[in-house]
Amino acid sequence: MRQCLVPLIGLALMACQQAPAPSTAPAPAPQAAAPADLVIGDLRFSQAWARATLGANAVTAAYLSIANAGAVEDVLLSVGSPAPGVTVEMHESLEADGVRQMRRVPSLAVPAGGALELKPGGLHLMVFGAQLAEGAQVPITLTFARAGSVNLDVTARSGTGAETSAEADPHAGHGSDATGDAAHDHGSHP
Ligand SMILES: [Cu+2]
Repeated sequence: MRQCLVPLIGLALMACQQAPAPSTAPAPAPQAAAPADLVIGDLRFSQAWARATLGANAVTAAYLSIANAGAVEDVLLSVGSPAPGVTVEMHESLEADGVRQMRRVPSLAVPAGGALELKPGGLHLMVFGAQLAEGAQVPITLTFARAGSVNLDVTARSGTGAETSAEADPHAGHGSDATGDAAHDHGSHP
């Protein structure tokens, strides 16, 4: 797995997973295999996925778990994408006055010996400008104070049932009529 640590650009979770596959075994269909964890220094990235978009919608959320095996906290300082026209923000979902909303957060801590969990209904990455059919991938770059920049190719899948939450619907928290806060109004985002 050590070779997975070096070529960060374009490195996909899937690429790490396929490397050690024995040549005698039939290769599983890539889209059917669960992506292996990606380990960068003390950080382990797992369970990354993005919610597939519907129709012309190009706003969605991405989720993952970032565990920190080290003795020192790391901090996710910025997020972005090398894909043209795609921007990414760190968001948190919250409920105020019975209305689910989201707001942008400037950074997120990855506690020492703990994990930063980005999941539906809580902290998440908001992805703007990407239409993602199920199985499509969007590259996301995470920049940490200590671990540096990490590139992930996040695969889209449809979220159902318990995974349904505010960020599934761009009109629930990001619409022009939902937050009333121009700074957080993504309804007119290109
Ligand atoms: Cu959001």
